[in-house]
Amino acid sequence: MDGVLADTASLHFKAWRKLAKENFGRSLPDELENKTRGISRSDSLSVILDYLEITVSKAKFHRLAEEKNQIYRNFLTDLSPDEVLPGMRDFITDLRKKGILTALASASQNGPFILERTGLSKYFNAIVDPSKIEAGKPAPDIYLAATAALELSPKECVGFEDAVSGIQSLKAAGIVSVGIGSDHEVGQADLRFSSTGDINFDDVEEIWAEITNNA
Ligand code: GL1
Repeated sequence: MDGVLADTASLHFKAWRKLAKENFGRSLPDELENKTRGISRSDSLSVILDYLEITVSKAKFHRLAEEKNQIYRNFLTDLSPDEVLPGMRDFITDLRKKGILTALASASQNGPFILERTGLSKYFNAIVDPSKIEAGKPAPDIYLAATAALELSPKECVGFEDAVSGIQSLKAAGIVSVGIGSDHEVGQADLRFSSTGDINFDDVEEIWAEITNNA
């Protein structure tokens, strides 16, 4: 979702930066953005604390995670359908017209809120609740839960991701992966588009058929 459907990925990192600055007076380097992208709130916080070489109690960890969410939610006060990334509303509308089922497999616990505010909820057959998933991305669990919710096998599905962790999760689940972003970010994907506006259904179908027929 973040960075695929809605233009919210950079807001997450902006919130992490604010949290680190306000609590520890420290700046986070750009390269941490890629390392935290697409992974759960607690996993992201662990990556950041490791980088800062700071150890905190369980209670403080919980408070920091909650504070980051408050900062992030404040950034979302004006969230509207304008934040849907280029081409994505048309793309999902087209999928639905073709009778293709759709599920949201985001690590974000703010998924339902964001879909609601951007007017995208109605396009989804299933939304996986990440709080019910034991192992987050890059583990396959969240994508396997999505395929199960749609009553499909992983082979019948295609996943869209803007994060390394997400591509790894798709691969581990045996789902054809489409990456959105630079080669550095999602170069491991089965198919890559530089941005959402470039996504082309025919290319996606072709790579899915090619991989599935050879499997
Ligand atoms: C969590 C993390 C974010 C980001 C998303 C996945 O979101 O906190 O930094 O990695 O997962 O895109 P949230 O805090 O909304 O549950």
